[in-house]
Amino acid sequence: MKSLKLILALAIFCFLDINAKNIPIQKSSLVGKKIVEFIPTGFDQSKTPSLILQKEPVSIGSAPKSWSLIPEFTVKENKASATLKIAGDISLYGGGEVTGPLLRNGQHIKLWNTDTGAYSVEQGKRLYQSHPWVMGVRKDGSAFGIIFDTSWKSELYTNSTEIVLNTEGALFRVFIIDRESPQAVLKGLSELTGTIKMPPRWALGYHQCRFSYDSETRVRQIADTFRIKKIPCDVVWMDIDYMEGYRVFTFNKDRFSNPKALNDYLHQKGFKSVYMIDPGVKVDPNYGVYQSGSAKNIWVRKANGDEYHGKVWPGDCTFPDFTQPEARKWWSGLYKDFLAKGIDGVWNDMNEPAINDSELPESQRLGTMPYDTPHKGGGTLPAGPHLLYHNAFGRLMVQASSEGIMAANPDKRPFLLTRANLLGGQRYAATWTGDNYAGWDHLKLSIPMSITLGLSGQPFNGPDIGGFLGNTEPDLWGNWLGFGVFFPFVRGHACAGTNNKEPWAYGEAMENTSRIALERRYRLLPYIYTLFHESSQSGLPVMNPVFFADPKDLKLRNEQEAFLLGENLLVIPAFSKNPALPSGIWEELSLVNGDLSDKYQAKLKIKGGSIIPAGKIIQSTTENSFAPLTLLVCLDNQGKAEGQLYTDAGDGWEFKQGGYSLMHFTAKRNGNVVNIRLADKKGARNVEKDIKGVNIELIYKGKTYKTSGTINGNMQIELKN
Ligand code: MIG
Repeated sequence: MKSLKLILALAIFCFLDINAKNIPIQKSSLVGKKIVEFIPTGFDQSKTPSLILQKEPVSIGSAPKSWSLIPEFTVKENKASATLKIAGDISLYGGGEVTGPLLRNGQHIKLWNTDTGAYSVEQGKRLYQSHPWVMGVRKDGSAFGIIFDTSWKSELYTNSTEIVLNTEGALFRVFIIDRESPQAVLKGLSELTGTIKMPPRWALGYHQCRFSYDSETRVRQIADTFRIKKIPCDVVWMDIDYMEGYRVFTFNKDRFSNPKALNDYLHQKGFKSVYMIDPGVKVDPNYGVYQSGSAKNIWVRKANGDEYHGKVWPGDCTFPDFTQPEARKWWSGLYKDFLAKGIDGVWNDMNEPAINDSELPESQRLGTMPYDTPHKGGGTLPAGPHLLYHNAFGRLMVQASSEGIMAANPDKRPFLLTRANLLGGQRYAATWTGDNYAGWDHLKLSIPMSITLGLSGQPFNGPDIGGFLGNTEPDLWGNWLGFGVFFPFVRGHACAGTNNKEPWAYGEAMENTSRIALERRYRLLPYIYTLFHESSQSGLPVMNPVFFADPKDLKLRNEQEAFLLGENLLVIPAFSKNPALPSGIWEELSLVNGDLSDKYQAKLKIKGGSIIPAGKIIQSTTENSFAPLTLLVCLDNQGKAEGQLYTDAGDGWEFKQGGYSLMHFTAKRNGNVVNIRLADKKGARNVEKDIKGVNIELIYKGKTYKTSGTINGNMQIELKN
C-alpha cells in the first residue's frame, strides 16, 4: 500500500516535471516603496518586452526578508505561467475591462483584445482590453497588487487560494505591491505605469454621440437642440460616416464638405468636436494616406513580405505596424492637418485590431490578424509575432495618436478615447466599455465594469449610457442617465439603425429627467475636476467602490450598485433598493433647487467631515462655474469638515508652471456656530478672478442651512437646536 502511494506520488511528480518546468527566481529586488520585482531565471526582454511599465524600474535595495508574496514561475511547452498562492479571506479585484461581478474571486478571463459586441457574461471573458493585474484586499484592509508584465496572449484565474496567469509566450516579470490600503496599492500601480494626463475641462462635461450623425446639417441640429432646450452638453461626436468612403483622415465631400466651418459653428455655440480615426487604411493607390504609408514602408507585412490585408469598413485595409518607431512617427504626423480643421478630440476605434473575416469558414475565423503575423519592432521593442503584440496594438496606436495630437496642438491638453488598450495605457487615452446593449443587465453591469477599470489604473472611463445596441426604452434611459452622469466619462451613444437616443428623444417627461440629471453633473464639475487633478497626480480612481470608505468593513466588499465619486460623495442609483452602505455620517444632497422628486435621479450622500465644491448650472464648460461657488458642508461627529477645490485655466499647460489654485477649505463648529474658511491656498492663480462669491450649504441632521460670503472672508452659519 505504502509503495503504491510512493509510485503514484513519483508518477505525478514526474508527470509534472516533464510537462511544466519550475523556474527559479533569478532576482528579486525592491523597486519602490513596498514594491518588489521578481525576475525568473531565463527571462529575456527581447522575447517579452514591457509595454506596461512607464519606464524601467531601478532597484533601490533587496527584497525585504519578511516579504511573503512570492510568485512561482513555470514553463510548459514554451508557454510561461506565474502562480501566486494566497491564504486567508482575501477579496480580489481588477483584471481591467471585465464583465461579471466587482468581486473577482473565482473568476477567469482571457487576455486577448477582441471586438465583443453585446458581451454576455460568458463571451465577456474576452473583451477589448487586457489588464494582467489583480488587487487583493485582506480582512484588515491592507492590500496587495500584482502586475504580470507581459502582453502575450494569456488567461487569468483569480481563485481564492491562488492567482494564476497562463501565457502562450515567453517568461515575464512579476511586480508585487504590498501596502497598507487598496488606495496605496493603486498609487503604487501608477508609480510603475503612470497616470492619466490632466484632461481639458470640457472632456468632463456631457458628450453626445451617435453612429452616425451623418451630415453637417444633422450635427448642427443636434447642437442647436441642446442649447434651445437648455440641456447642458459640451461635445458632439463624429462617427465613421463623416469620412469619404471610410478613408481615415478624409471628409465626405457631400455631407461633410466644410469641417472647418462646422467646427467653428460648434465652437461658437460652446461645443467641442471629437472625430473617429480607425487603424485600418483603405488599400487604394489613389488615396494619400495609403500612398504615404506605402512610401514609408510601415505596413504590417506577412512572413512572405506581402502587405497584410484585412477587411474593415472601407473594404481591404492595410495596418500600420505600430511596433515600429517610424510607423508611429508617420501616424502621429497625420494629425496635424486633420486637427487644423478645428477638431478638438480624437476617438480611436477597432484597434484590437478588429478585422472582418466572416468570409472564412467559422473554424478559421480569428477576427484579427493571424497569430504568426510578424511585427518588426525597433527602438526598445524586439521583432515578434502578433501573438506577442496583439494586446499592445491599441496601446501602441494610442501612443502614436496622443503624441501626434500633442505635436499638432502643443498648447492644448489632448483628448483621446480608445476602445483597445493594455494595462498602463491610461497614460495615453481614456476609454469606454465598447458595444454594450440597451438592457437592464448592461445598465447594472456598467457600474462594476467602470469601477473595475478604475481599480486597474484606468480612471477615465464610462459606458455608452442608454446602451449602444438595440432600441432604448425611455425608462431604461432615465434610469441609466440618473446615475450615469456620475461616471468619470459621460457619453450617450447609439448604434446605426437604433432609435434616436438624445436626451429629448424620449418624450417631454424624460427630457426633463435628463436635464435634471445633467444639471447635477454640471453642478458637480468643480468637485469632479478636482478629482481628476488628484487622479492625474496620484493614480487614484475618480469612481470608487463603496468599500473604499472603510476597507475594514467586510460587508462593503461586494457592493456594486452604489459607488463613490472620489471619497466624499456616495451615489445610489434609483434602481438600487438595498445597497450596503458605509457607517458614519452621510447626509443626503439634492443639488437641485427645491424638491428632488424625480424618481430616476440617483440619491447622493455627502460624507460627514467633508466639504464638496460645487458650481452653478452651466450649459457648457465655456461658462464660469464659479459665479458663485457653492461649498457643500457636512460636519463629522467632532463638528469639523474639510475639502479641496482645484482650478486652473481648464486647458493648456500653464498649471505646470504654477498657474493653478489648490484651495483647502475647513469648517469648524463652535457651540451653535460653524465657521467656514479658506484655510490654505497653493498655486499662483488668482482665485478672485474666477470665483464670484461663495454660497455655503451646510447639511446637518437632514436640514440645510445656507449663507453666502466671499472667498477670502470668514463665513458663519448658525445651527438651530
Ligand atoms: O463596427 O464606428 O464600438 O462605438 O459606433 C462598428 C462605428 C465600429 C464600433 C464602436 C462603436 C462605433 C462603431 N464601431
